[in-house]
Amino acid sequence: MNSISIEVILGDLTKQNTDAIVNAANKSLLGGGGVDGAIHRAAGPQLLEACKKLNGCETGDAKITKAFDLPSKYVIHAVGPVWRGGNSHEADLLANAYKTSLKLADENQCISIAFPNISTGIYGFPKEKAAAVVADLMKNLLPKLSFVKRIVFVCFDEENFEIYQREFGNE
Ligand code: AR6
Repeated sequence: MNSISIEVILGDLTKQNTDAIVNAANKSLLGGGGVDGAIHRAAGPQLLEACKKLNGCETGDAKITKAFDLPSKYVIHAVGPVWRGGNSHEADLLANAYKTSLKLADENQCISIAFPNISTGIYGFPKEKAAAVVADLMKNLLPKLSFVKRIVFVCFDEENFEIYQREFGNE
């Protein structure tokens, strides 16, 4: 059986020692505010140098770098959609950002990966809707992973924490 554990925690993504952490980045991949800013500060200036070589990233896609001074091995820079009211493929693009991140983690033989609540901060994606997209995706995707055995959803605000606890339980 392919058993994968899903954990939901309230905390700081930059403190996670999972093999990979996922960044909620923008298309430039050159840093920003929110969790992106926190990741770049904690990883140190080498992360920006590595990101400059990636030539940006499309919305719904993701790219991987080393994690430098962070406790994890890799940062997967995922670009979620800006919320524009729900009729601009936001749900599909968000699902794709999570899916590509998990695929990259698996290809790089990561056993554990930690996600922030992509797009639910500065990009304004409604939190309940975003969590439902993620929960739906997990059901379909988990059986297809080979290496990933532990997925941690790191919530930074109480509201997302409560929503994720409801969606995923807290085993
Ligand atoms: N650990 C975990 N989660 C965090 C942390 C942290 N240290 N800091 C914030 N969050 P956001 P977005 C949560 O705004 O909506 C940047 O400027 C936050 O509470 O970081 O995808 C990028 O460069 C929220 O739940 O990302 C882009 O331009 C979640 O992380 C833009 O923001 C995502 O919020 C991306 O916007």
